[in-house]
Amino acid sequence: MKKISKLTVAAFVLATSLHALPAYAATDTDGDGVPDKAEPVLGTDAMNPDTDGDGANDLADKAPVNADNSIAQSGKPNGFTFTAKVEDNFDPATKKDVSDHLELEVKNTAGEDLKSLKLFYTINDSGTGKSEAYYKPLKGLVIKKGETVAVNLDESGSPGHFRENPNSIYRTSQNAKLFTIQLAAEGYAPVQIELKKDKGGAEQAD
Ligand SMILES: [Ca+2]
Ligand SMILES: [Ca+2]
Ligand SMILES: [Ca+2]
Repeated sequence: MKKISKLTVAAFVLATSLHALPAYAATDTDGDGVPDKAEPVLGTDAMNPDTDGDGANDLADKAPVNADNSIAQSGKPNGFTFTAKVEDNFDPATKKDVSDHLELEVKNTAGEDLKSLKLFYTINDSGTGKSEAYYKPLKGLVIKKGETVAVNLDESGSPGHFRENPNSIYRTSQNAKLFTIQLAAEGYAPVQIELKKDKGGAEQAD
């Protein structure tokens, strides 16, 4: 894919503001200053003003898909366990394949409800060496004592689903990838796992 610099995006934004481009090009749905049409070129999400969740919006962020890990690396042990998948997703309710996405299954082992869950994950492309990193508080998620829940990152907007960047290298690259996924809950130490995605782009369900 063609490389794009922040300067190019700045020029695009300037050209748009000077009405040198058609009106539709100026549409900025998430209001971050990067026009919708420019977001895929930058690898950011047109529906999220801060794609990587680091607090800096996509226009101001020098590395808009490369958040630092803000999860505290401390806390009580044994709050939860989790597994994850990034391909071959399946909906047990409908018994049908669904599009590849990051999906966690989190089991509460704390003996109390888990709150303020936070996720930090990185994607490394084995072909290009490019990497992305996302910090994502799982707002509103409470996992009751003894409960196991599924956490899905996708574009569905359904309850229990959190938004994922549709223009990430997960979606745009066909190379094999390595994911590191760290999950934390209030008061409990984070747990990190790694998993690989085989060569081939993220697949859409039929
Ligand atoms: Ca925007
Ligand atoms: Ca954006
Ligand atoms: Ca950001």
